[in-house]
Amino acid sequence: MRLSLRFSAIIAVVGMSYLQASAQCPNRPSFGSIVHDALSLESQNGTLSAEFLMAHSVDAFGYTHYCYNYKTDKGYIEAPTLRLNQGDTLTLGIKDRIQSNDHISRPMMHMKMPDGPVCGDKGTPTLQSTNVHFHGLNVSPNCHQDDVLTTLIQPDTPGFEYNIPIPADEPPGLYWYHPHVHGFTEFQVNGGAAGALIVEGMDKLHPEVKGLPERVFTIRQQYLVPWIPGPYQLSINFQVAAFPHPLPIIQMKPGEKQFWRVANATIQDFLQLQFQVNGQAQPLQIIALDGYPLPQSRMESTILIPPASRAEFIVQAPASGSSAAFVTTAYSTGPTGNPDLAQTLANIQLTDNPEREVIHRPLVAKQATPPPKLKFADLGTVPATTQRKLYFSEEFGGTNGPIQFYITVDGQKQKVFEPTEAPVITTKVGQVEDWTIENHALETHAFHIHQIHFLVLEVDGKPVTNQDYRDTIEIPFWEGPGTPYHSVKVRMDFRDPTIAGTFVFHCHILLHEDLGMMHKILVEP
Ligand SMILES: [Cu+2]
Repeated sequence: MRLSLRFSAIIAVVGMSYLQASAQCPNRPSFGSIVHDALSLESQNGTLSAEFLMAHSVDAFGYTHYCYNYKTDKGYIEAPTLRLNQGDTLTLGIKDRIQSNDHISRPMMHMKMPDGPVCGDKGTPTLQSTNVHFHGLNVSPNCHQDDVLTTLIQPDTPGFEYNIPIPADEPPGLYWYHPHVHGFTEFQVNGGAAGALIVEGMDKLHPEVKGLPERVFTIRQQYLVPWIPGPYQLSINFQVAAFPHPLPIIQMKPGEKQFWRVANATIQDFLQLQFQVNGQAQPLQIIALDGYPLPQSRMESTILIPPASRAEFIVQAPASGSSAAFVTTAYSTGPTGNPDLAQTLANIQLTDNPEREVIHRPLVAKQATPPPKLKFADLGTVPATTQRKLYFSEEFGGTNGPIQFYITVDGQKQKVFEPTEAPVITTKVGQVEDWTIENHALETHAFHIHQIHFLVLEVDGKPVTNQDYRDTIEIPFWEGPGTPYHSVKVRMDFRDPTIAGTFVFHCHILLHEDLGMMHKILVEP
């Protein structure tokens, strides 16, 4: 897999874009309109059952959309928010309806499936194939659950059903779902195939959010041509936030507190979120990160979330007469990274009569239950059984040569991910491991592991002030000869037999993952 091969494939896709007038995906909101939350689908009697059709179309500006279509009595809408309680079951049917007569139907990259049994449809993975990763959920990596290695859903087949028990001790919080077919993930997420998933119960752990209007904001990013930056474009709940177009509008009552749940569903952007009033960043009360409630909320005026991370926080609108905006500030990803530009995501409109129907009902615990026990909660006091070191690196193949992206277990040979490869790490249920992950590249990377949250112990060799549970974390770029590598030390918890099996860890800059900055880990039962 080389960039040149991807490039010709992409040109074929884009060249075709203008000829395909089909509109399989719903229209997206117009510039400068009021930001609405996605439709919420809530579990009933312990089960949430839904069916999505994965579709694809090209808009009037030539952007390729991929969408999780959900049928309502008013027509199809895309990417609903899935809401479940601890202990519920998610039954999600996926039908791949990416049109087979599209030009992109032929395989563009020669991807393979791993040896051994496959889950779902047979055949070669292509840009038309899909599957779903439930990012952050601490669930099984096996077939019909959160398996991305062997699950393939092919176009125009009867479809595939996920059946996922949400653990009784799953942390309440914001998760998200997106496709994860190796080699094609960035294309589909770039097109918008991503949605929020919420495990309810945050108000039981954080009574501060009780009664507050709740907003769910999914920040996506769309390039005209995946992996070539530009035009730089972030969107908030599918409404494009791109100057000089009119900006998205978030309505709040003057002085009102709201509970915001923000998912970074971009393909590569490190968001540095701020809520600015008259140009000044305001304190935000952080309640949870990556879907894991903080033991105590804390105040920060800037929240950095790498691609795939989530932040949940309380924000207070200013008094009337002030101007306020929800922004992301500029973030450098290093000499070989793409710059993440400052951008206003939405202007705040202060009004005594907001369109309340766009806001989810205030959080109220259904019954007075004690705060739920949380997975991993004692991890800070459990000694590690194994220490490991891993590192990110990049290699340049000379002028116009391919850039190779690696994540390597220290002592092993650098290699790009192959679906047929053996796991590079084997461990056992019951183990608790400390991993130090360094970045040897001149570009910031975002480390993510499937199936578990990890506890952040150290950054650059120093104990952190706040030991947060995360599923994705940034590791800043190497500043060059004479400077140390940046690193994080995290504690991995493999005690729960639920997560036994083979799964992956990778960089969540999705181009990097598609190009092989990923490997498998086997947790033996
Ligand atoms: Cu990366």
